[in-house]
Amino acid sequence: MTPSPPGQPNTHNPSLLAWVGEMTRLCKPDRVFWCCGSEMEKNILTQEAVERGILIKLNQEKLPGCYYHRSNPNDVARVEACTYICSTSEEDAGPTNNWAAPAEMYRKLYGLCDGAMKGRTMYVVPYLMGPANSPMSKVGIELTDSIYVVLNMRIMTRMGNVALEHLGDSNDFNRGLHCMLDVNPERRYIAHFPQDNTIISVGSAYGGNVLLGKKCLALRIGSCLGEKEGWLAEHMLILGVESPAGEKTFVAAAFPSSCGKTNFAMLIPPEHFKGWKIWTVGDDIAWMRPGADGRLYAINPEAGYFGVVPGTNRKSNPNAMEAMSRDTIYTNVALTPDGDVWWEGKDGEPPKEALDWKGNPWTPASKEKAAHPNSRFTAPMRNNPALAPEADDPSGVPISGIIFGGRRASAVPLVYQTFYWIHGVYIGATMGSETTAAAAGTVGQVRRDPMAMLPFCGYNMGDYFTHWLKMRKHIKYPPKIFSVNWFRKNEQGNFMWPGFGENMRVLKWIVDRCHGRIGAQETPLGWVPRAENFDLTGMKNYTHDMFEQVQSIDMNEWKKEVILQDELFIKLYPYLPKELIFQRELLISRL
Ligand code: GTP
Ligand code: SPV
Ligand code: MN
Repeated sequence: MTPSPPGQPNTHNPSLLAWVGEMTRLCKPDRVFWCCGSEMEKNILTQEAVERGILIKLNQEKLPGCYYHRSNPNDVARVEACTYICSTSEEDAGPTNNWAAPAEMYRKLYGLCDGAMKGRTMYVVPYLMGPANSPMSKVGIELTDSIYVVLNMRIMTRMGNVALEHLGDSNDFNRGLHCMLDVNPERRYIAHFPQDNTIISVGSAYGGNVLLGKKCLALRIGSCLGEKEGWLAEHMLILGVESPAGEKTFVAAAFPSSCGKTNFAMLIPPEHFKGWKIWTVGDDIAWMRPGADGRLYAINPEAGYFGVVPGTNRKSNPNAMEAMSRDTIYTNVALTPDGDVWWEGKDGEPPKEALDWKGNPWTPASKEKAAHPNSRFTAPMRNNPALAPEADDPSGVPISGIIFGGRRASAVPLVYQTFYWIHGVYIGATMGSETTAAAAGTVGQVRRDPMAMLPFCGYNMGDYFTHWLKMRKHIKYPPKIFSVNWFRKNEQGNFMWPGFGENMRVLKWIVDRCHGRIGAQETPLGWVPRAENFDLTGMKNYTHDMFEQVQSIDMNEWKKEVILQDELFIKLYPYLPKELIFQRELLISRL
């Protein structure tokens, strides 16, 4: 096909053209612009965004290809209270999701979208989640009136003609409609219709609310498709560990929002681990499916990172710093007079003056934060020096280990291995974590966040556990399942484990356990490292005693922990698989 001029459709797909026509008649934009994904198109749209003040061009000598964006201060994170699963029956959404009857929600949202794009452009954004030519990949089409969304989707997904080619004349695509409206929290809805493979998002212009490929399609709708089609859509990073001998082991890890996925996925091993290398496959989402050889295979459906900025520096995450050094969109950080960006925890001295994330003058003496705690960078995964070549492999990577981890100041040790699959599912299902700035609301409160999926599971959480248990039957060589906690604190309130690059030591133990190379010690929680198998060499001022402290299991704390799990178990009681109830009994008896 000869490419059409900019903005014109490169497809004859009848169902796609019909749906775009229908939505055009609803939203009544002045102009419809079909995105093809070319460099020229990127330049045209970026230029327009700069002219309209949506983006600010950063210092191109320091940050080539980088732009700056401030979102509306009322719109800086995902909003779980406005997120709905509009399945046919309320039971299908389950007790952990907001539900509304689909007909009613369609009526309300189509009402809000009626004429909402008058005087504006509707961008048609075709995007592919997953590598080209992968049987695991899925196509979405997002219609949006936000140029910022288009430019982010361009980084986060394989966007444009590549998606239309993958789709061909098929009707099998996700229909996503996004209208900013007046960015009013009172009229903010992120609504999912799993039975129609449809998403409608209105009233926001930020992050997971509007980059519909990410949490909406890849997780909420994706988890529903996975249950139907026999695979798993998970809030997990994927990384490869290469040993000095060249052995590559892939693991996936679920940590809740802002609990360390990007950092772990880009880990650089400490000096002592000469010859070891970590490869990033993905930093947020994994789609996993049993392969013909009996192993579980994972792809990263995304093509970029929408990463937390504060705390990122040359020491904590050099690969992320490199990734965001060019062709990156910065959202809600601080802006310095020379067109550079600043945030809490960046290397070097703070600037003498800057504009904060709201655009107000800021100095180091200011009480307010310069960057919003949930400020983000959007960077192409190709900028990451540690990007795994397998990130483009249509068949994905074989997963040897699955890791669950929350942000827990107490009780949960640094690392342990669960006894077997069902026990691992129980540990994932009962995971607790402190809330973070990635979602609107109180920060620092422990809540149950099963498998880091509480805000992202598109169906009944009880059925989701059942699906995990059933998956075992289709995986001949199931991954081993582990629990980690980088965030345990001592009585003085300090972290008991240095984290970041040092997490390599935990990973090394996990890899050795996956290959059955080393023994371990049995405890009521699971298998823990023996001192001789856990490498602390080269850690200045970190003693075996300190390691024992961070690994310690306090029976009284754990008896309380089991009771905290009730909050979720009682909520889900009618849907809870009995295996999990039995696991709880077994844990109590071991304690
Ligand atoms: P989302 O993009 O919201 O899904 O977050 P994420 O899970 O990718 O979290 P990310 O890696 O961006 O880390 C979030 C915060 O946790 C940052 O402020 C990090 O500095 C901090 N963090 C990450 N890893 C560690 C660690 O090993 N130890 C400690 N103490 N903090 C960490
Ligand atoms: C998360 O909250 O888990 C994120 C950021 O990864 S967002 O894209 O806003 O969902
Ligand atoms: Mn996330």
